[in-house]
Amino acid sequence: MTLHLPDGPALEFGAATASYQIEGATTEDGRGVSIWDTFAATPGATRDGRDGSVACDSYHRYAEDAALVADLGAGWYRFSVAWPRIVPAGIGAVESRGLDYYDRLVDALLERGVTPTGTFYHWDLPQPLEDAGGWLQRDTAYAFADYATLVHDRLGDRVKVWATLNEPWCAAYLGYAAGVHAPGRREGGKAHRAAHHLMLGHGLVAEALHAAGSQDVGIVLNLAPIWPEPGTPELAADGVDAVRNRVWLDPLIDGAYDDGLLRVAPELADPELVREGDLDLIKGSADWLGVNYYTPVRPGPVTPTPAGEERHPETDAYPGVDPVTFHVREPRTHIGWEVEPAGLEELLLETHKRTGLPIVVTENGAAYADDTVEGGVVQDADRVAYLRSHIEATERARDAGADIRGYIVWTLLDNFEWAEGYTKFFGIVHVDPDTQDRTPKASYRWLQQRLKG
Ligand code: PNW
Repeated sequence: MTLHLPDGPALEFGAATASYQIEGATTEDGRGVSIWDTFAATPGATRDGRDGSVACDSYHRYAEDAALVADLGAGWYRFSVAWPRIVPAGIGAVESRGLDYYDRLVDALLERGVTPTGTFYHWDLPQPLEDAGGWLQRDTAYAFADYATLVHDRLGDRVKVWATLNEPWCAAYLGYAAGVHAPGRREGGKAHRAAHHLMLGHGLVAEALHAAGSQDVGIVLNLAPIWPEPGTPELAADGVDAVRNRVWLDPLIDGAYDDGLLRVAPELADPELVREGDLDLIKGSADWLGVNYYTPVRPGPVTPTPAGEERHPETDAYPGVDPVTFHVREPRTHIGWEVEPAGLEELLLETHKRTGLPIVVTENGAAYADDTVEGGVVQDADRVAYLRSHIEATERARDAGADIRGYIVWTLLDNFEWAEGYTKFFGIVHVDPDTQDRTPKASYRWLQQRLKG
């Protein structure tokens, strides 16, 4: 049983952010270098060549952010802790000024009646650990557990609900196979090793926090409904599902990697990688599950390009999987992702059936470019429609019996959108790129109306 996850008659609402996307101040108060500092500084890595060194300046404006969440009427704020602020070299010396920052943030939220929920890893790995091999190294999982434990020691008296990892699929496969996220490596099947080490890190953190008395340790996954197009070879679709969904859920629920997964990821059958006891540690380690959802995944058969080539770069993020094309139907958001609320409803029902765990929708939201300012308010009718339809989908899944505790919108602020830089914005609050001034959008007002009546 979890102790602090909400379990009232209605969904608990919240807003989410992540450290590197909003904080800025990347050289302040002893913060070490992260893989995203390094990656974003690489020519061509982000669409506009920009990085998170200023972002929303939340390192200094956190109290204003906390007030925005409180005014929204949201019960929850989901934030992440930047590992290089706490342990600048990844292992060893602790930077107390980094811990002090999260202390201030947490107190600012609690003073305003907002419950903070923390994530230990939203992709900002300390660069020295990457230089030693990053998530391809087993030691990184142990370093992660040491860091997370000391954050919990400091904040655990006030922050009760924790997630270990955010979207390990992105960290492993976009980072180490497709190379479109930090650290920007294209190592093919070695990314499966990163996946296992991330899950080992999760298991070690859960073990440590449970030993310290926590009963609310979760993990946030970007699971997806897999909807194959007609003619897709069954094995190819199964491989996509294996890498996107099962590589995380199977060890968590069954304590095993299944045969279909081992077919595409033979690396996971290596006893040097998956050591005795690893899967026992991971099995049953999550008290709750965070599900991030934006769009369904539609693998389709490979059709030869006019040149007769069959190169489909999306499959780089699915190493070992037979080539497929990824289809995207209309309508789409500005980032090109299909809008399909039925995907969320199906995903929540399936995930409930598969795991039985309490679920929180830890991210859902949309990038749109057509925000206009009218009467001092940023009008973002498309985002309102997206949020409304997906909240309704969440409620339908809940009414049908899925154990869903909350819905957290991605994201509070227009911020650094990873490889997209500052060209795609998911915020319900506009942030002026020059002054960092915050202005609530119509979507914020709409949600506020719903939450405050
Ligand atoms: C998630 N993809 O990222 C993250 O958790 C957020 O930090 C991010 O801002 C949000 O979704 C919107 O993108 C993803 O390319 C980034 O498949 C990229 C992908 C998926 C998730």
